[in-house]
This record gives sequence, structure tokens and C-alpha cells, in this order.
Amino acid sequence: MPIDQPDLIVERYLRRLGGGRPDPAALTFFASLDQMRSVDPLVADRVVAELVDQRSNIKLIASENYASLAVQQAMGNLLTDKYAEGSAGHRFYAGCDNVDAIESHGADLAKALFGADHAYLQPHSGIDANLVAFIAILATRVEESFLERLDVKNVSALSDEQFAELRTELHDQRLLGMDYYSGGHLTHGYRFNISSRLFDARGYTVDRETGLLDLDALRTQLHEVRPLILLAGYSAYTRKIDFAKMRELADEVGATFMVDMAHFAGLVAGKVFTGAYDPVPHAHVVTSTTHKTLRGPRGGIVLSSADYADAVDKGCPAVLGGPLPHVMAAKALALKEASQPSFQEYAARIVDNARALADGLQRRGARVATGGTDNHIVLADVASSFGLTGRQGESALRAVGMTLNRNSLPFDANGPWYTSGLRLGTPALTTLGMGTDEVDEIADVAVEVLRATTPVSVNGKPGKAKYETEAKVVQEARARIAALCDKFPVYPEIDLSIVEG
Ligand code: DSN
Repeated sequence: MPIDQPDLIVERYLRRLGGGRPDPAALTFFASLDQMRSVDPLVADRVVAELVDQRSNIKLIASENYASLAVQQAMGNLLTDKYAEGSAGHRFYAGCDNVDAIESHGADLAKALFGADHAYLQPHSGIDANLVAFIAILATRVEESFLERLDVKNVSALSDEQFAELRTELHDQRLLGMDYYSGGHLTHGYRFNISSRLFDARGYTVDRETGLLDLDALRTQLHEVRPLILLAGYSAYTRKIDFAKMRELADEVGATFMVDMAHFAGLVAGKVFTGAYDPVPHAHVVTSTTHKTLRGPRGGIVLSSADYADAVDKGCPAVLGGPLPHVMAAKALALKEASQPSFQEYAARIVDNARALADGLQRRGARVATGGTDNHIVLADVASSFGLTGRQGESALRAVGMTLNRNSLPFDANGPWYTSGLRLGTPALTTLGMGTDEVDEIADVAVEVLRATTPVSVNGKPGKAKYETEAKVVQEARARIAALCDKFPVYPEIDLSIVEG
């Protein structure tokens, strides 16, 4: 039963404009709050509270961003009601013409933006994109030759015994990906993820001294392991990777070269990573999320060479349920936005800001993994620099208005829960328009706070979670971060004083 609302936010907005032209993004946002409030005010109130939170804290989470309001609003409509299992033009449901048009358009935009032979827009997340890629590679490399040997068309023509034999062959394949503790993603063979159950998964590490990927050491390991898939990509590594060289190495052992560019897809789209550092011309299959540096809706995407295209398009039903047409619509908008020249300027500024952040931290005495960055990530070592765990650093900085996440450093003695590091990223603050001066201010505040923070002992031992920060430093830091937040508001189109009434 809708709740009666005597005073709509939209009406207040229009009254405030006094006959002026409404901003479509603001109007839609206010109308959506009215709609949600008519069913359940708690949800609408939490959306507003989240905006207040994001406006009061600087977002330094390397994997987050602010999608445009057009991208957000593309997700909030009737497309969510439609089932469209299959792929564009080949559906298992009637009435998919409009979803076909959106999915094909989005795929064309992705192909043009990244220069890929093929694009698949359906994965609901990064892990889904990687599962689609794994299954497509297994189907193309293992299943197809198995079926050819038995001269049958597809798996439904196999006897139970033959299918069991195929399952054993599929299961007997090796994956070589960047080790989780060196900055690789958990879907690249981490023991607690399905990737290590699906494959005999092995990890390559960064060099213990330099923290850098050593392609000579990788070559040696690759020849020992001889995997079906060589997988590149990371969640916490701060340097460019020579994908042209990695492809050569993969070819030496007949491995399929797969790159998960979830973190740096925006830097590829924005032409910061070009030539050998652009994975698309070199990898057989490239996966990504769409919401990190690419600044789209939460979701995934797969790009591939023509050889893998048919298998990639069978992501549903292989590992996915029905696609999310509303999210594919939002992906198409984000891909269009990323195709504009202004996105290339944005991508270049992300890296300038990350370099300024790394420099600012190091100039003030904080150790930074690999001594800097080539991308959007900075990994600060708070254990050796400040005697803190990552958990303490994360909490102390959040308390003054900086949102970031703790992260293991390579070979981290503090493990993945407490960690010794902080991962800081610049995509979101760059979207807000901050530049190197603001980033230097952030580095200064962060170091002041971390220096003024000490572990609190628990049962006579140095605590790994409890901490205290000098009150005066907290107060000053909060004021400095608040000043930055006020100067660079999140979604400035939305005047929250109208919601408050
Ligand atoms: N959770 C993402 C990140 O923060 O890097 C990866 O899945």
C-alpha cells in the first residue's frame, strides 16, 4: 500500500526553481526518492544517507568511482523486468528486440573503444567475467578437441562414461596467475576461490626485493608449469605490465593468454596504457569490471579474439543466469562516455594524481611499494613507516574522513586480515575534479594522522586493531578533509537541502 506523501521532494524542487528549468539528473533523483519513499522510506533515507556519507569522506578506494547520473539512471527502469537468456539475436525468450538492440550497441561500442574482435556485455561482475572466460577457454581448447576426437557435435551426444572422461580432462588443466599475496585477484587461483577448485592453480610472485614482476622468473616458471592459461592482471600492483612480452611467453608454451584488466580498463580506454601495455591486441581473452577506472555501472565484460567468440557468447547458460538488461544499458552509456576525448584527459589525470600521491607520501617519510606507481594505485607500507597494521591505518584515516582499504603487501607478515599496507587509489577523487595540489594535501593529512597514531596494547601485547590518535591531530585533519569535500562535492547537481525540506 503506497504511503501517503503530502509533500513530494520533486514539488519542493520545482517550487525552489520558481519556474526555472529543472536539471534532468536532479529531477530524476528526487523523483526516485519520492517513489522509494512511497513504498519503504528506510530505503530512500539510506540512499540519502549514503550520499551524505560520500560527500563527507574522500573516496580513496582504488576500485571505486562515481558513475555519471545518466549511467545510474539507466539502471533504474523497466528493462530490469525482461528475461533475455541467450545472446543478442539468439534468445530463449520472445520479445527481446529492444534488449538485442541495447546489447549489440554496447558490444559495438566496447569493440570500437578497445579495438577488440568481440565483446560480451552480460557478466554481472568481475568474477562472472572471469568464469565466462575460463569456461570459454576450456570449451575452445579442451572440449572442442575432445568432441572432435569422438566425432560428436556437442556434449549432449556423449554417453555418461564419455562425459565423465571429458570432465576429468577439463578438471586436469593448469592455470598460472599472479599470486594473491603479490597483488593478484582472488579469482586468479586463490585457494578460497572457485578458480583453484576448477583448475590446478599455480601462482607467480613479484620479486621479494623490488616488489616488481620479473618476467625472466615468470618464463622459467611457465616452462615448468606449462599451463593451459597464463593469466595477467591485479588488484594491488602499481606498475605497468608488458603484455606483448607476456604473450610471447605464453606462445612459447602454447598457453592461452588471458588478462583481467578490471582495475585499469579506464587507463586502457583512455589511452594511457598503449602499445605493449594495452592488453587487448596481445591477449586471447580480456576480462574487466565496468565500475572501477572505467566509471560505469557495477558489472563485468569480456573481450576476445574471434577464436574464442562463440564460446564466450555461451556464458549464459554456462555460468551465468539471465542477463541484466538495465545494467547492459548502463554499460552502453558508460562505454559511450569513455569513448569521448574528455575521458582520455580524465585517465591521464588519474595517473598524474596517483604519482603525486605516491610522491607526497614518500617525501613525508612513508614507504610506498615499488617506490611509486604507473597506474591509479598506491600501496603504502604503514608497518615499516608508522609501526601500524593496515587495519589500524584504515580505521585512523576513516576517522578523519578518508575512505580506503587495508591491503596485504607482498610477503606480508601480518596476513590478509590485519595487513601491513594501505591501498589508495585516485579514480574517484579525479572524477570530482581534484588535482595534484589537493592530492598533496591529502598525502600531508594522511601522514600527519598516521604519525600521530599508535597501537593500543591488548593483554600486554601490541594490538593489531586497536589504536589511538592524538585528539588535536584528529580535529585538524577532519577540518582539512572537510574543506576539500566542500570544495569538490559528490554529485553537485543534487541539492540535499531540498530533500531535508
Ligand atoms: N574488490 C575489488 C577490489 O577492490 O580490487 C576486486 O574485486
